Amino acid sequence: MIGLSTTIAGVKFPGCFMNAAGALCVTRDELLALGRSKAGAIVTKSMTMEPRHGNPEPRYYGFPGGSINSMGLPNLGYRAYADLIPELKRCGKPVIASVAGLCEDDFPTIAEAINAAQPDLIEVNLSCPNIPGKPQIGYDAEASERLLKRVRRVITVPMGVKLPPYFDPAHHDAMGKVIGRCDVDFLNLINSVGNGLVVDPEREAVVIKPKGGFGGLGGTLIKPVALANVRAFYKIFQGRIPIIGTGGIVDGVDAFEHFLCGASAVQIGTVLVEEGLEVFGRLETELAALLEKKGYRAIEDCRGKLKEL
Ligand code: RRO
Repeated sequence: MIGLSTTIAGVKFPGCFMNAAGALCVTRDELLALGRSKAGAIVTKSMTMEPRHGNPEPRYYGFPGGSINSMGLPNLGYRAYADLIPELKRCGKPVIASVAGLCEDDFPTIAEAINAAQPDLIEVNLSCPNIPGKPQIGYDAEASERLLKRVRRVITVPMGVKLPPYFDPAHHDAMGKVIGRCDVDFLNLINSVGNGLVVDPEREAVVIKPKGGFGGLGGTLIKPVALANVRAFYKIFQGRIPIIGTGGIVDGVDAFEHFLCGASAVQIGTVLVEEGLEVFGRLETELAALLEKKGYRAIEDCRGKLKEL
């Protein structure tokens, strides 16, 4: 038997594949379906103070290389998720609550109430790219530090941070310093690659409605960016802060690459939306077969073992 369970910040996960926040995890029905599936955890949609319908449709578009979205934080509002958490925990796998906000003051308010509902972990989303007129907090190191220190004071469960992709080692180092000062228990890398543009040449038009067609990119085409960020932060912290790898995982080989770069678990966004919940069983089978073929008995045996030339 190949071991596909994993541990993050002391919390044991029965499987290493789970949904990425945003993918099939907004409503009670969707969250309970994740609970019944082979996902190794239930991750909630990032939540705001009030319920939101999100941006106008079409706001998600899948294509062969990946996806583009500008959902605009559709969610039930934090009170609904706080009420749901005890029921979700009865599914027998960890619950990760993703906390967002439309302004800095929202985050501690939501974090405190959600913490009281005792999810197994809280993920603070500093990287929503799709609120018109609001830049991502994760691209502002000072604002990120201020916010993380505020939420850390009210969060007693393991606290993680979902970061946007960075494209320069100077930015990895700067955010690494911030993370190192904020008592962060885990990282989730990466959110979608923000503000891409997909064009339909036939219709001579954009493919999603919000923000003139600009949106966050996911899927296969972002895998190298995700791997680079997992690797960069794994090296900065020398493996001491566990990392959830997110971005471009379509098959077992992609997941293996994330583990080699240093991930302890992986999340599935685009391909979960495209394929549905059955994807978790497929990915487990593919990863187990690959690890077996390579002579690894568990994911921790290959974690971070990427060779440099
Ligand atoms: O809801 C969204 O538009 C969204 C969010 Br909050 C996020 O963090 N990442 C993303 O690609 N879309």
